[in-house]
Amino acid sequence: MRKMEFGFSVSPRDAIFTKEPVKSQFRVSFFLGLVPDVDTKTSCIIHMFNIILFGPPGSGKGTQSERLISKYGLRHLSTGDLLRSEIANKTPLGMEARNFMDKGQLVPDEVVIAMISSALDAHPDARGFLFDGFPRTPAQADALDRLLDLKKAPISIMLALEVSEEELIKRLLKRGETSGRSDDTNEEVIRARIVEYHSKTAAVADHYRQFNKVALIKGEGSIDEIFTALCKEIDSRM
Ligand code: B4P
Repeated sequence: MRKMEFGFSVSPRDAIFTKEPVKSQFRVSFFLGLVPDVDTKTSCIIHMFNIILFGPPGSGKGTQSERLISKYGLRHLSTGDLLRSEIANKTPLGMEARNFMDKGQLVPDEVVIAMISSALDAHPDARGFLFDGFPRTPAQADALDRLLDLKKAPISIMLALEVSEEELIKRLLKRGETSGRSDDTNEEVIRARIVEYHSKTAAVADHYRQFNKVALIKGEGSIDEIFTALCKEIDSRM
């Protein structure tokens, strides 16, 4: 299993900027706390906008993510895609993850948290992130909040797609006909993923609800209609 790496610092350009020109910013050091850092060059404003796209398996997170990142210029972080890439490259992490994914179970928290931590580090210039399929447990949500605290760029909104169970199963079985994804071809595995969602993942929405960050979106209808509803919520919070 990969070791978690939490020791990193955030450069001044990643910090949240206000709408006013600023003379100084803060450099964030994980071990030392906030360190004043003078940066007289920056007078323009960047506001990081971080979105969680949430919902049960097959609710359309991957489908809508592609459109959202292109419209809003966000960096797409999909733990499902990252895990599938590890599997395709036959890495030890991928081999370990596959055992869980093939059974419809969640991959252990420490594995996905370490992956997201590295992915955040790899994109220090991002204007914002779209988290697709992450966090999927309250422990993952806590870890994400801590990582984003370091960037002074908390989650702006959680968009939660709502889709009936019959529709989820229908969509995933259909995708399984062509995707080659082993977790999409067997109805028993699909049902196990939905059970995992209700028992471990649904509570993540409660975590963000307490900060009034959750917007429920009807995830049935045409892809265009759902995209329009998602954009409306985002635009209202930008
Ligand atoms: P993911 O890759 O995250 O994917 P998903 O939940 O299966 O589906 P998604 O909601 O993205 O569906 P999509 O848009 O593609 O997870 C796979 C596995 O990885 C998990 O089971 C778990 O084992 C592991 N994993 C991932 N992240 C993890 C984490 N953080 N912690 C632990 N384990 C983790 O849509 C599905 C289908 O519906 C597509 O075919 C699409 O074309 C269709 N569709 C979409 N919108 C539609 C619409 N409006 N109408 C009709 N069809 C639609």
